[in-house]
Formats: sequence, C-alpha cells, structure tokens
Amino acid sequence: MEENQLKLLDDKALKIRKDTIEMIGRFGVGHIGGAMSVIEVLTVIYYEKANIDPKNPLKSDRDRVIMSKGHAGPALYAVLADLGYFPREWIYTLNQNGTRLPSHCDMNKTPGVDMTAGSLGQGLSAGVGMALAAKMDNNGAYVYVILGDGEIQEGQVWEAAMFAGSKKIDNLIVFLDYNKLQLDGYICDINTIEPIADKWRAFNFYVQSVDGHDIKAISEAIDNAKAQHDAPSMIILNTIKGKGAYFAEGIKNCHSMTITEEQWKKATDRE
Ligand SMILES: Cc1ncc(C[n+]2csc(CCOP(=O)(O)OP(=O)(O)O)c2C)c(N)n1
Ligand SMILES: [Mg+2]
Repeated sequence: MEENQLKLLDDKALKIRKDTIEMIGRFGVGHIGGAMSVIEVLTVIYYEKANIDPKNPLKSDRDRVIMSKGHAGPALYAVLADLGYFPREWIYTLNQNGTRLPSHCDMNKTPGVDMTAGSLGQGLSAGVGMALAAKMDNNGAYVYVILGDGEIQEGQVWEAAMFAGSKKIDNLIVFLDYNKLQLDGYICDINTIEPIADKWRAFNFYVQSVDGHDIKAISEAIDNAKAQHDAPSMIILNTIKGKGAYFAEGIKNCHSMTITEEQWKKATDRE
C-alpha cells in the first residue's frame, strides 16, 4: 500500500472512531467496546475494497457487508454517514425514538445496511446465502461478514461455516473480531474458542491472522483472500475491545457503558 493511501485510511479510521465515540457519548450509553474494535476493518472494507455506490445503495451487483455483531451498529453508521448514504445529522439521533439509526443494525431502517443483526449468530448464514447468490449471478460480488469472538459460541455459525467450506464459496470473506471479551467477561474464562485458527481450517476455510488495528495488514489479508480460489476466507483480527476510547480500552466491563460528556469530549478533542 502506498504511503499516502495508508495515511488517508489512518486519518479516516481516526475520524470514524471519533464520530462513533461522539455518537454514543451524546446518547449517554452504548456498546462502545465492540464498536471500537472494528473501526479499522470497516475502514479498509468501505474506503478501499468494497464495490459499492452510496448514491445507489441497492445496486444489485454490489459487495455486501454484514455486521453480524449488530451491537457495533454505531461504528457502521459513522462510516455510512461519512460516505453519504444519509445526512450526517442522523448520527445525533442514535437510538432515540423514531430514529433511522437504532443501536443494532436494521436493513429496513438505515440506507447502506445490508443485513439486520442483533440476535447474534445469524450473520454468517445470511452472508453465505448472499455469496452463493452472487456466484450464481456470476456478478463478481464479494460478501464481507464481521463476527464477534463471543458470537461464534452460537452453533448456527458453524452450520453456516460447514456449508461455506463444503461449497467452496470463495467470494465470502469472514472476519473474526478477536477482542478476547464477550458481554460479561473473558472468552477464555467463559467458553474458550481456541484453537481458533485450526477450527476454521477444519471447516475448509483459508485462514489468516493479523493485527486487527493494522490497516495495511488487513488490506493485504483481504488481497490474499481474494487470490485464493476454492475456499472461503477467515481473517482473524487480533483486536482490543474499546481501542482508542481511553475510558473503555482494556477494561473488562467496556461492553456497554455509560459515557459522560466530559469523557466523550476528552476522547474526541471535540466540543
Ligand atoms: C443470540 C444472542 N444472545 C445473546 C445476546 C446478548 N449479547 C449482546 S452482545 C453479546 C456479547 C457478544 O460478544 P462478542 O461477540 O465477543 O462481541 P463484542 O462485545 O466483543 O463486540 C451478547 C451476549 C444477543 N444479542 N444475541
Ligand atoms: Mg468480543
């Protein structure tokens, strides 16, 4: 990746992170931890890789992005607002009565959202269907699915994984946000997912593992995934829950937090 492209994406990620903190902060409470850990992957997908058109959100051959861990909706909304899918002012209505931006992703409410989520475990099944449909249409579209590490304790994920591997759905690129925390504690204490790379390999995925906050590494991993034929891809993102929000980063209970005005202003350097 060229230096200036990397700088552009780094700057975008910072803006998206700040918008997300401000959005949740102004509402006063929300899923800050899991939103902060997916900022970089969203940045690479939306600003570098995805074949999308904000002016034509439903174009049939577009790439699809599924935020299966639907509680990270605010991070996705920050990107979609920045890309012009809807007016930026909408972000100040997050989760309020009548909003088009509910805390969890809803494809019927928000332009640019490809799949409704919130009930964990369902996104990969939807993504497999979309990827298979794109293959049948031979339209060259990719499907990107973002899963949580706690989320994959849901059995449905593995039914979908088995099918994707079996059918060699190679236009399916799945990310695991491996932030080591689920709602109420550490994954390893509650129900370990290790050996995680071996599990996906056993389901016939092409598996890579990268620093999930390293934009260049994520970008290269996606390129590698696209160069692989005859296998779906899993990119394990080693991330930090709450990354970049000083009041949440590295804190065990950062899943959903109340955020004070002082905290979000200090974290974003905004008024
Ligand atoms: C089927 C289902 N069970 C439980 C919940 C409640 N819940 C919301 S987020 C969450 C934790 C998910 O952890 P993880 O996938 O690691 O996401 P992170 O918080 O790290 O973003 C849980 C249990 C849910 N939304 N759906
Ligand atoms: Mg997690």
